[in-house]
Amino acid sequence: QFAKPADAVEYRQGAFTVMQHHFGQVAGMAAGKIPFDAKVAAESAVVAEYVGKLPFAAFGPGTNKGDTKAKASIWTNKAKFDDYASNMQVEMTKLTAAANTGNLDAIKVAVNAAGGTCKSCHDDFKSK
Ligand code: ASC
Repeated sequence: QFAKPADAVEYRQGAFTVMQHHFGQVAGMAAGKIPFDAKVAAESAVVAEYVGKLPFAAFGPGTNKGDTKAKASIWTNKAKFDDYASNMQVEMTKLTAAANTGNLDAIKVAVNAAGGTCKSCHDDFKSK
């Protein structure tokens, strides 16, 4: 599906960049760093949710090369990595649901849960 490993790395990094931007919009509102706009929050949440589905097809065998912070343990502990990915996707779906209510308190709860899934995977599977 990718012509060479560097293409897979670039693809997944691009997807994470887009996810991070849109999650960051909602998280920034939850933290009071960005003015709360319910419409923007809802639109950003659904993009983060969708784009969060994309990177994992680009962690195929042989893509632990080149300009990547992905730890080799992703490929030796794939079941755990896949669990983390799945947990993130579940929480991103909840974040969209929370954002669609327009209730900032609900968004804060969902941002914390989703952010926790980002962090636990980074702690275990991403180099500094
Ligand atoms: C973000 C981002 C992450 C998570 C994490 C949450 O916005 O880029 O990796 O939230 O910081 O703890």
